[in-house]
Amino acid sequence: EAEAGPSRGAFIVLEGLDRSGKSTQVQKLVEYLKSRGVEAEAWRFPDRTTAMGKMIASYLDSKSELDDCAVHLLFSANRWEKRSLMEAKLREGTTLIVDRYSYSGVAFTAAKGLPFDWCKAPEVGLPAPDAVLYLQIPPEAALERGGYGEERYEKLDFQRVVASKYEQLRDATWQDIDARKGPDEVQAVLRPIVDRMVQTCKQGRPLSRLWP
Ligand code: Z5A
Ligand code: MG
Repeated sequence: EAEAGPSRGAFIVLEGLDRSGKSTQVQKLVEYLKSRGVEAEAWRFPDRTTAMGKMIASYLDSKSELDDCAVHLLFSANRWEKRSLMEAKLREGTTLIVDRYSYSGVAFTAAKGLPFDWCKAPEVGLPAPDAVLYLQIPPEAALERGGYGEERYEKLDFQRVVASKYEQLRDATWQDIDARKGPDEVQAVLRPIVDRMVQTCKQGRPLSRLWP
């Protein structure tokens, strides 16, 4: 156990296949935390508002083509460009509930066949989340939810490979959450986990770096 550091906000990442319900749960968690007087913000990657984010958005919409390696580095750079703001928010006590992070970055590019270690390399040194909450759902069940199939990666066979790459990223901060239930039931599972981590970070859990 590392020595306690200064009080700070918690860094919580939600991951999972497409349509597993990440964005829905992120919004609900932030509303919940705020209603309890906890300073909290919803973040997401890719952050499509930056210059790099706009290139990524155009690629995802199939409005532009990019080399697989180049787009991987863009996704990673999009996290690096937010790093100092992320760290400042955490230091000032704001809890960040983040929709996708480096795990998506590695899983999606590795699913295209690029070497796993190559995919991880540009993420090394980024702030590591205190918890990765993996919304687990069979790709077939996700397919039945609204809006599937509009973007580049939203194909069943590809999602199956992505799921197998996510499996290889599990570490001590990782928790599987059954995401086949309704939104409120999933939320009820997430809240106590997040509440506990907010407390732990308030008491000075040291922020670590990828990959521990
Ligand atoms: N990508 C990458 O390659 N490299 C990277 O480094 C990063 C990302 C960060 C865009 O991501 C793509 O970028 C993504 C990975 C890649 N590729 N794909 N495919 P994105 O985060 O912008 O993707 P998105 O468009 O937001 O979709 P999503 O994240 O996959 O969906 P979601 O957030 O998991 O689900 P949702 O929006 O909350 O819900 C989806 C629908 O299901 C919606 O109609 C809800 O009302 C419904 N829903 C939600 N929860 C439930 C429950 N519990 N029951 C029933 N229905 C539900
Ligand atoms: Mg989403």
